[in-house]
Amino acid sequence: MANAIRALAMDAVEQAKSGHPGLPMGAADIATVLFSRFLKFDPADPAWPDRDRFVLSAGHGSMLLYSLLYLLGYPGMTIEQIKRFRQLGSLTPGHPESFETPGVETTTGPLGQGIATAVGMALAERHLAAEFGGDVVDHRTYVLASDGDLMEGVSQEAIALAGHLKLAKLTVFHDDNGITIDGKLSLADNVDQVKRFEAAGWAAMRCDGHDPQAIAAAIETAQKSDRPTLIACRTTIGFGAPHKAGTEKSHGSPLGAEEIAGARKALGWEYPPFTIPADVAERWRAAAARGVPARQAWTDRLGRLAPAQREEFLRRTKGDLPESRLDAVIRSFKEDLAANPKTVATRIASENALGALVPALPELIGGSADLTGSNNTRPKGMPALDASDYGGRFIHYGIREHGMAAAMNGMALHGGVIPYSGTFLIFSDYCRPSIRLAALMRARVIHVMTHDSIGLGEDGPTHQPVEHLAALRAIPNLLVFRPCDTVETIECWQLALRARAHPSVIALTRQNLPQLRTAFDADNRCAAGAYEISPAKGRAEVSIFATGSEVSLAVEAQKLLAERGVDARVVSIPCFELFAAAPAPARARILGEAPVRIGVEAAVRQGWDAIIGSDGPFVGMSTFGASAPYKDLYKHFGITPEAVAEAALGKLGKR
Ligand SMILES: Cc1ncc(C[n+]2csc(CCOP(=O)(O)OP(=O)(O)O)c2C)c(N)n1
Repeated sequence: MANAIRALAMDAVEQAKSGHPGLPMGAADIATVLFSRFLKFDPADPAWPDRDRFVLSAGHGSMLLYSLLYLLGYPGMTIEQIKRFRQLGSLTPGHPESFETPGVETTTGPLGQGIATAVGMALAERHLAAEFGGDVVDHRTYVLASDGDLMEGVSQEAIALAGHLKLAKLTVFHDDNGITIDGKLSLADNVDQVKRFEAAGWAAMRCDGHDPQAIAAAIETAQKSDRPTLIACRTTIGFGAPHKAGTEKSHGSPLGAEEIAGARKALGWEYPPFTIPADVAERWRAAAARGVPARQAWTDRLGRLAPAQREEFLRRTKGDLPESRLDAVIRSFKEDLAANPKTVATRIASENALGALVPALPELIGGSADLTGSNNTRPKGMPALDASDYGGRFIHYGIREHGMAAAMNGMALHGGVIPYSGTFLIFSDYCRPSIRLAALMRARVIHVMTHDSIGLGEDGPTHQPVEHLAALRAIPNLLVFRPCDTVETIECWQLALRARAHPSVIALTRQNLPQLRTAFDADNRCAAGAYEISPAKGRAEVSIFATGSEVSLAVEAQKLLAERGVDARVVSIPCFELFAAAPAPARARILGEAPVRIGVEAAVRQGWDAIIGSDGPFVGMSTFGASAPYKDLYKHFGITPEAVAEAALGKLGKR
């Protein structure tokens, strides 16, 4: 059965003239034991909520996964797909991509992400089991991680978090082959992984990764553990290849016809390329059939849940929001703001919004990377989620932004929960690879990122984001929100929650901002991405476009211009991406016809030309910030109502 994987991997890579045969050939025995004897799944329903998760963290070994999905009969995974490995539009892209291929749990390729994502999957399982009971939520998460996965820094954040949270149903196989691209692992690394994992609170053991009995015994031990388990499996990369096995030559290129012929001989595999003999195919199909009664029994148990709880479970796993409840909460929140306007920082506005949203949406799981009091992500009464209470809803991620963001991806992919987090916007750099993957995977994760400009003040340039809004806006499919007041803040929250196929960043201030939207408006005005927040009295000569904390500044500039006899309008742009996606006539209406367009944002100009044109004046940052009280900084860097008014007058030739 393992040789079937090896043969498919080397043949597919050969046909594609690119790919990685070494890992699938080396890890075939581990995968065979896991999938044929332990893993709970049913190819007839790849999205079955109570399936075990398998994460191929070393995504370059994708042919391992595709071979398994083919041999197990996953929908659409035909031999034609295997033959079209790495070709446009196939179900078999170079690295495994969730949303492309049924049976692929998460997109992997950037090493370290898979293992860190799996931690979130295992955590979501524990949480949902606490909420809905072990009858309907009782599954395990398995990871195959390579040397590269374990060398990447994010793996340290992930394993420390998993050990701390005692995620006993998480099992990591280390494909301990001692080989990387450059050659022997010892060129660059001597870490004893077993000791390392043990130090992080894991159970850890070594085994021969080519001995099915030893692998099975290790899995059985892991299943009984009260801690997450590492199984370091000693393997030979490219197992079976007569000359290239055990060397980097089998890692990432086709083996070549001669070597493949030699491997066929060594493995006793006498069948032509892409051909699986009937008896082997039959055994794999039998392995797949194991899941049928398990899924049926689960369906029966689900049927025995109280109807309301069953409905709730199904709603949650589908990812539907309780729309009418959510709308009612937001409406009453906005009515209250209209009656009692609030001058607060948007991070406080967000905390207030969460105070309303968290009780209404049980799927919200919050957290912060050790900045809970600064990010305001834990509304009053939200219980902690930890090893003593998986039913809690707020995670202390520790100072682990990257591990946090990856775990959030895992939670979102697992389903049943919507994770949101907190850190400073500046540290989006520390978790950017996971945010990018969330965008690629269409995962609904919500990052609350506070202290969003020089407006944070005294902490200085190390903490003041300047290029981060532009850098985040550059990621396709990511929504970057920057609300200007307390009303926009809850509207942005609503949009982030509704964005089923998008991750979001909500950038929030440390400093207080006036409430600009004082009249009640049932509509979510932020939904268009941009809107006129302060119209001109008559025919506008100037359009001032601003985001977040600079919108109130733009409104001040509008007044200064009025004193000089210049009619201006102010447009708030809480979300560039939604604005870019708006229909052309709506966009044209919002951009308006005023001859002068000015942009104001306490950040770099990059990305603004699409709104103000390449010759439109921009009032913002072009250098790093500085350490001082924030009002001094706004003056120092020339981000003031006066500067905006002057720029407009200059452009109009009225200075
Ligand atoms: C973050 C990241 N850096 C670099 C790479 C490129 N890369 C792909 S595989 C690999 C290392 C291969 O060694 P190992 O992880 O031991 O895999 P094996 O050789 O056993 O297949 C590297 C550097 C990557 N995929 N992700």
